[in-house]
Order: sequence, then structure tokens, then C-alpha cells
Amino acid sequence: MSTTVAEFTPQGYKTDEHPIWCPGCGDFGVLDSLYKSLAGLKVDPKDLVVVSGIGCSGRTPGFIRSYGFHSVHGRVLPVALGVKLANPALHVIGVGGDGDGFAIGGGHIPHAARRNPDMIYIVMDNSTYGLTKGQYSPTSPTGFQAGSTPYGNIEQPLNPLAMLIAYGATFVGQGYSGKPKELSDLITKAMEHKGFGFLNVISPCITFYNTYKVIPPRLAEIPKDHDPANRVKAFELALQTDHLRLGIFYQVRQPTFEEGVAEVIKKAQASSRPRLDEIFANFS
Ligand SMILES: Cc1ncc(C[n+]2csc(CCOP(=O)(O)OP(=O)(O)O)c2C)c(N)n1
Ligand code: SF4
Ligand SMILES: [Mg+2]
Repeated sequence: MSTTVAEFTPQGYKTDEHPIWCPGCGDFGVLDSLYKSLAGLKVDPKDLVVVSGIGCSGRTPGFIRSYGFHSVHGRVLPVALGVKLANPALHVIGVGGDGDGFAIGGGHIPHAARRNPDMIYIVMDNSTYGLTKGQYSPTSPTGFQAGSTPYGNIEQPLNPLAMLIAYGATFVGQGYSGKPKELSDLITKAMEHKGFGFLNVISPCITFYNTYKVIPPRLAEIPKDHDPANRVKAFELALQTDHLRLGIFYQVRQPTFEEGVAEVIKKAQASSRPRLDEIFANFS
């Protein structure tokens, strides 16, 4: 697969597959923003791998002209990390839903964040399990009523931004599918960041949890004087859940996982320790 610069337009990243999402689904806005960012960064489709989990959002790789892996529910991050380690020259984008990422896949988040691979992870957060018809998810608000919580959700919602800042992600931001220009700028900055870029993207499920009226009045910008390198301030901002702030909460440069692995390979090559294949040869 290859392309030319002339093809670096948002349109050029579309596949022949038409998204089967419900008309009005927020995921369309996320996909359009991704197309714009990829075109702006002139990412060659042959150097791009989009990895997803399972859910409506998990269908995204099918709609992007690139390599793709529609993987297993909750396993976006280990698969994406494996791809990046196998070929660090690739651009790797992980995408999935709030259920996929924070429920069944929640155990992978701290480890991806602290390892700091140079890839991005976009969670399309609609606060429900869209694909399986609207059950409550880890980001559903308390009181959320659905088939699985007919008397209202009794749990506290999880705070994705605070969680990722606490776990040591080096880029943490939030966008909204209804603001595609701003979202595309944010995705571009996350992709330009060297390290693990996490984006929580509020992306309403018009069919099972239509938040199009309640989200916009809660949106706010990150204060202009916020220093994204200040982890404590970023955490404080993330805890202010009365507003849904859009932009970069936290960003610092730290060594990436691939940089660390390359160092280990160099040390191993220079070492006189027996190699694993030599050790195993003694057992045969
Ligand atoms: C191991 C496993 N458990 C459960 C399911 C059923 N399942 C498919 S998608 C999904 C949740 C989807 O919600 P989310 O990740 O938020 O994605 P959305 O559809 O909202 O984009 C579930 C529970 C599955 N496919 N595999
Ligand atoms: S069910 Fe919800 S999340 Fe799934 S495509 Fe429809 S609107 Fe989007
Ligand atoms: Mg969801």
C-alpha cells in the first residue's frame, strides 16, 4: 500500500466501506477529525496501523485507508503496543469505546500509560455500551437508567482524565465529536507528541444515550494560564467534573518504551551473557 502527496487529503483516507453507524452518531465526527489530522500530517497509509477493540467505535479501522486490526474486546492497548514494538517506525492509533477501554480493558491502561509507547489511544466516550444496545458503562453517570439499570445506576462514574494523569500518561486531552475542527487540532497535537497520547473524546450515542442537548452547556475550554507540564494542576483540573473541559490537560516529554527497548537491545548485543537461543540449544 502506498500513496502520493497529492492524495494527502481527508477524502484520500476514506475506504469504500461506508460507516454503518446510526445517522447522528458522534463517531462520525471523530472519524472526520481523524481524516483531517492524517491528511494534515501527511501520514502515508502504508506507515499507519489503526487498532480497535469491539463496539460501534471498534469498527473505525474499516473506514480508514491504512493497515488495521479490529481486535478483541478490551485488548486495543496490548495489540497496539505489540504492533509498535514490532515496527517502531509505524504510526499506531488505538481506538475503542468507554466499555472496551475502561471496563473489560481497564487493566491494560496503567501499563500502557507508564510504559509510554509512542502511539495514541482515542476513547470514543458515549457513556454507554452502544453496540450491545445501551447498557450502563464505567463512565455512565449515577442514576443512568437503561435496560441493565432500570432503577438507575448506583455507581460513581470513572474519571478517565484523572485516571490517565495518575497512571503517568505523558499526554492527556479531551475533545468533543461535535467540535471536529478543535478535535482534529487535538488529535494532531497528540500524534505529534512523542510518547503515549490519550484522548477522551465525548462522542454521543444518539440511539441509546442521546446527550446532544446536555453536553454543550457543560463544555468549557482549559484555562489559558494552565501549565500542561504541571501534573498536580492537571489532576485538579481533571477533578473539576462540573465542566467538561476541552484541550490538553497534561503533556510532558519522557523516554518512550521503544527508546528503552532499543537501549536494552544494544546492551544485550554488547553483553557476553549467553543468548536465549544458545541457552535453549543446550536443552535440545
Ligand atoms: C469478551 C467479550 N465480552 C463481551 C462482549 C460484548 N460486547 C461487545 S461490544 C460491548 C461493549 C461496547 O461498548 P463500548 O466499548 O463503550 O463501545 P461502543 O459500542 O459504545 O462504541 C460488549 C459488552 C464481547 N464482544 N466480547
Ligand atoms: S448504537 Fe449508538 S454508538 Fe452505536 S452507531 Fe448507533 S448511535 Fe453510534
Ligand atoms: Mg461506549
